Amino acid sequence: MKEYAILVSFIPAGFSREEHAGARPGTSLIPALPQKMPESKPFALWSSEECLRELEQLAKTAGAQSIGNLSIRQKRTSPHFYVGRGKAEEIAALASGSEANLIIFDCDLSPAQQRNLEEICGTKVIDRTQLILDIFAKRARTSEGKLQVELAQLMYLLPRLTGKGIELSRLAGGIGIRGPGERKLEVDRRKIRRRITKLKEEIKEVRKHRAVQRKGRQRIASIALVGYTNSGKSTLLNSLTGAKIAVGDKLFSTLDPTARKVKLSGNTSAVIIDTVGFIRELPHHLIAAFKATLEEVSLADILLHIIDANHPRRREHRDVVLKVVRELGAEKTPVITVLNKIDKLAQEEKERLSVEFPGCAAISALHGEDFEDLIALLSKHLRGEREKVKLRIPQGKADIIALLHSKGHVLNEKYTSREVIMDVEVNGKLRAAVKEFIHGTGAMRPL
Ligand SMILES: Nc1nc2c(ncn2[C@@H]2O[C@H](COP(=O)(O)OP(=O)(O)OP(=O)(O)O)[C@@H](O)[C@H]2O)c(=O)[nH]1
Ligand SMILES: [Mg+2]
Repeated sequence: MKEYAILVSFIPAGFSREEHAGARPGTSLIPALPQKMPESKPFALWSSEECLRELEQLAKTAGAQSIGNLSIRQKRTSPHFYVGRGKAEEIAALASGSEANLIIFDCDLSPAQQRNLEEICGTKVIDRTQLILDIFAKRARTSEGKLQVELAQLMYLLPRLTGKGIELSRLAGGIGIRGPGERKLEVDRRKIRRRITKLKEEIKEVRKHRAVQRKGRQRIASIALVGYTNSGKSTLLNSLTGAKIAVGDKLFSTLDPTARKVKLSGNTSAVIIDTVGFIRELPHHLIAAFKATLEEVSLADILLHIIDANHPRRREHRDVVLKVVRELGAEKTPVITVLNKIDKLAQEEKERLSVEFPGCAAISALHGEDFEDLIALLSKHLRGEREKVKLRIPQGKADIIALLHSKGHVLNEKYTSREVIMDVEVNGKLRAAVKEFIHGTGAMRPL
């Protein structure tokens, strides 16, 4: 059944009403950026038009055709409809006056909000999480990917299995209750619970298997590719190693991790791992379910962060990725930032990039251009070139002091009443692990 969707997005906080005056459906107003970046919510800087464009792309990837949209300024959310009653009625009127059989909200809805909205609109309502889960369900190829997606979907559906909402969805079928590989998802509570338990056990097994694989390649350094979806991670892995991973100008082309060996300069080799791309507000159900896959990220020696330099929101993409990296507990892993798709940039834009992202390698993964800098940077890093740093460590942090003694080369150590002041030679990994205590360096590497 073809799905015709109305998209409901929200005007991000951080924009004034004036900046959005005229942000009606169909207009392409992109307001100037506010000067200050809110740290915690980088996407708060996106214009409603950009949020809408991304939602449209997601809807299209899931197979829905967008036939209308609405951008709403939201001061606070209402427990009943998420939006105010007036807005809910407006959405309902928009739906009933069109052939829409699906409404997609660009936010997380509670089970009750979703149910109430379905009731008032008389049509299926899904939120951003359910939409992304659906795309993942369509994309999952390996048995591991399928297990993870199905678990995330069932965990999402379980609290929604009462009342009319799910009945409507069930009747309607389509986006939101499709399982991996077009299999229909179970909608019986008891059976779902049983299936969840089984899936968790199977994922545990997969995780064990993955740990054994990882052990097998332990002596070789691992580099995990991270980046916003569609930034060119798989293209880079293909160019560097001759792998044949499917790439495409769509969101979430890659779901399953792929590892390939690559030879770098000076007899250094490493394994490069490609994995799922990130997106703003990556559903936590997915992060939880994809822990096994994303473990490759948290356990890598280096993260190679690929940024689509041609994207107008490249900085916000970077911030979203770094936020997910933190959520995965990999914030201490060294990150090498790579600006990709520079073949699409004019000369002055390239110059602007070198100011915006100083010291980063800039490449074209597609055309295999300018890999030398990147390879040199990786090789240098993997050879573990050392750097002299000065650290001030509170005396209570015995674990950090012990770590520096075991993994670094301590040149000098002085105890004061509260702190230990140390001069230590560290490699990149150790440097990242102790970076909050560094108070001075020799030569800094551009990481
Ligand atoms: N012009 C240009 N296009 C590129 C470059 N690198 C990748 N692309 C294109 O960007 C699109 C996305 O590339 P992918 O390699 O699939 O991106 P990805 O980061 O793996 O995406 P996901 O797996 O969806 O997270 C494809 O259409 C590529 O052909 C580049 O250097 N230049
Ligand atoms: Mg990919």
